Amino acid sequence: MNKKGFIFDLDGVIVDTAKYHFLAWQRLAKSLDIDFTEEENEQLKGVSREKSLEKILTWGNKTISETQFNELMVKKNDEYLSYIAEMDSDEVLPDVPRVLNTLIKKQQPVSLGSASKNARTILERVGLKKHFMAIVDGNDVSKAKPDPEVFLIAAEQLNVKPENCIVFEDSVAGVKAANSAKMISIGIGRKDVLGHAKYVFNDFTEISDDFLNKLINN
Ligand code: B16
Ligand code: MG
Repeated sequence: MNKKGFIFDLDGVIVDTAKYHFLAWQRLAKSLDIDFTEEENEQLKGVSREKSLEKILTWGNKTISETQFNELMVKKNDEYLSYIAEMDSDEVLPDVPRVLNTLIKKQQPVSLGSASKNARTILERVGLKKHFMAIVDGNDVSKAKPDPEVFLIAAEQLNVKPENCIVFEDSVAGVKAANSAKMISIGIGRKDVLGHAKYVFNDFTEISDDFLNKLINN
């Protein structure tokens, strides 16, 4: 049987935590008198906590001390943690369990490839941790997306060559990372934002078992 490596991003692909990141960043930015749009928020998706704060400060033309920077990162994460503490399996995005189960039934190696340092907590909360053969997250990488490191480590852990891996991503940075890892990138979201992905779907309800079979057998 053919074996491909299937790598899932977390925020915005498996669960809609992107909205919680947005809320927490927006609140923090407001406290600094910085406003940013939903369009600008696209640039924060898939990007590490540290890089996200750097971007927000640049948009607001603000310079702060290192101590303040670290305090703000903690503040943002505390608010984010308060949102995810309320999460349960209802927040898994439509058809994600079907796709995961189909791949597992077909004995395809499945990994997580997320920039989030909270990834394991979230997977546990929504009851999906056991589905993953490998979990690579923000604690395991030194270079954030769009660097391909997170996906290359996932491929290595699955013992599958990068060119035989398929990545599901909702972010501009993540699709770039998958492409530079020479993996097949599948954008989950808007075509006008994720046009650089090999395929784009609005969500997993549009991904048929037939399409998954083609990915496995190609
Ligand atoms: P944390 P993903 C990314 O997760 C998010 O898209 C991004 O908005 C966030 O800043 C980053 O994780 C770091 O998250 O603050 O929880 O460590 O989309 O790569 O699963
Ligand atoms: Mg994401």
